[in-house]
Amino acid sequence: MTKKALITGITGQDGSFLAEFLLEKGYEVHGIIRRSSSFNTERIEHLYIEELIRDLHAKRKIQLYYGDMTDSSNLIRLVQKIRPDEIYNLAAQSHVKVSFDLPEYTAETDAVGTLRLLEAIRICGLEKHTRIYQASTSELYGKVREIPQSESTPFYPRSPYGVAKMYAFWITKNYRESYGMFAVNGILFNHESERRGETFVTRKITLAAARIAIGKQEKLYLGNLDSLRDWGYAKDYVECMWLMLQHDEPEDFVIATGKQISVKYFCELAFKEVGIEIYWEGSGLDQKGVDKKSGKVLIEVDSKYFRPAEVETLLGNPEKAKKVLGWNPNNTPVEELVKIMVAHDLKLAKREFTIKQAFD
Ligand code: NDP
Ligand code: GDR
Repeated sequence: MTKKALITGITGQDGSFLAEFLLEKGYEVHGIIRRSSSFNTERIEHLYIEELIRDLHAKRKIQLYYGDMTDSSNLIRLVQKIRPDEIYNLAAQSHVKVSFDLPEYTAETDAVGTLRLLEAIRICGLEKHTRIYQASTSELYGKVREIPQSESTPFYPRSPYGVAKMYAFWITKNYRESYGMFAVNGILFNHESERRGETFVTRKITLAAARIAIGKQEKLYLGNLDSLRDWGYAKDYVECMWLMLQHDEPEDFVIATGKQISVKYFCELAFKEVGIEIYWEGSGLDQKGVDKKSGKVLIEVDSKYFRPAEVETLLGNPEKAKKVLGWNPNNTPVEELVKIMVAHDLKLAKREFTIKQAFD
C-alpha cells in the first residue's frame, strides 16, 4: 500500500526538501499551501510540473490544498479527506525577529496551530493510525543552561517564537501521553540551504557575498556578529524527520551537527568562497568587516537587526539520533554547506545582473 503523508509548510525550505525525499520513497504527498496574492510555490513547482509532464493522465502523487494553521475547520476537513499515515507539521511563522513584531499571530500559528492539527487527528478518530512529527527547535533552549544541549536540557525560550514553539512541544508530548498518539518532537538546530529564506542570516550573507563579488552590492549590514550557532544542511535534516516516524517508539530527538561557529566566521567562509579575504576592525556596534586586498569596508553592524532578547549561543548534542536512528550528523560540514550556498547564489546574482543589463 502506498503511504500517504501530509506536509504543512510544504512551500518552505524544509517542506520542499521533505516532499522530494518522500516522493523518492514512493509516498503519496499531500501539502497545504496558503492563499497569497503572489505565487508562493517556487520551491516545489519542479515537483508537480515535472510530474504533470511525465504522465498527464496518471494519478498525481503530489496534491496541494489551500489551508492555514489558523483555520481548524479547514485542517479537520483535510485530515478527514486524506486520512494520512504520517503528518509533518512544518508550518510556522518561523522568523525569530519577526515574532517580536507579530507575537499574537506567531502564537496562533505556531502554538495553537499545532493544537488544532492534533485535535483534527482526534476528531477524525485517527489517533491510533496517523503518526505526527512536530517541528520543534533549538530556540526552546534560548538562554542556555547546559552546553551542549541534549534532550534533557531545560528550556528557557527568549522570543515569542520560542515561547509559542514551547507550547507546541509540550502539547505534542501531552497528546502522546494522554491519547497514546505516535506524536514526536524533532528538536532541530539551525539548518540552512540554497533554498533558505533570504532574511535568515546565512542566506543574507551568501547572497551578499555573491552580489558584492560581481559588483552588484556595496555593503552587507548585519546585527549580532558574535552569535554562535550549530548550522547543518536542511537536506540532511529532513531525513531525520522521516526516521523519527519510522522508529518503533514515539520519542523526541535533538538533531544537530555538534559543532558551532559565529556569524562572523560564517561571513569569513562565505567571502572566501568568492575570493575575498575579510579581516575585522573595531568592536561592538563599530565592528567592520574589511576586504584585506582593497581596504574597503564590506560589512557593518546595524542595530535594527538586533533582537529585544538574543539567543547568544546554541550547540546541540546529536548522540541520541546517531545511536538510535543511525543518522550521520556530519554528512555536510559547515564549510561544505557554505560552498553549496555560495555557488548557488553566485549563479543567481549573475543571472540578476544579466537581466538588469538587458533593461539598462
Ligand atoms: P520556512 O519559513 O521556510 O517555511 C515555513 C512554512 O510555513 C512555509 O511553507 C509557510 O508558507 C508556512 N506557513 C507559515 N504560516 C502559516 C500558516 N499560518 N498556515 C499555514 N502555513 C503557514 O521554515 P523552514 O522550512 O526553515 O522550517 C520549517 C519548520 O521547522 C518551521 O516550523 C520552523 O519553525 C521549524 N524549524 C526550522 C529550523 C531551521 O533552521 N530551518 C530549525 C528548527 C525548527 P509560505 O511559503 O506561504 O510563507
Ligand atoms: P535564528 O536564525 O534566529 O537562529 O532562527 P537567524 O538566521 O535569523 O539568526 C541567527 C543568528 O544570527 C544573528 N544575526 C542576524 N540574523 C538575521 N536574521 N539577520 C541579520 O542581519 C543578523 N545579524 C546577526 C541573529 O541575531 C541570530 O543570533 C532560525 C529559524 O529558522 C527558526 O525558525 C529556527 O527555529 C531556529 O533557526 C533554530
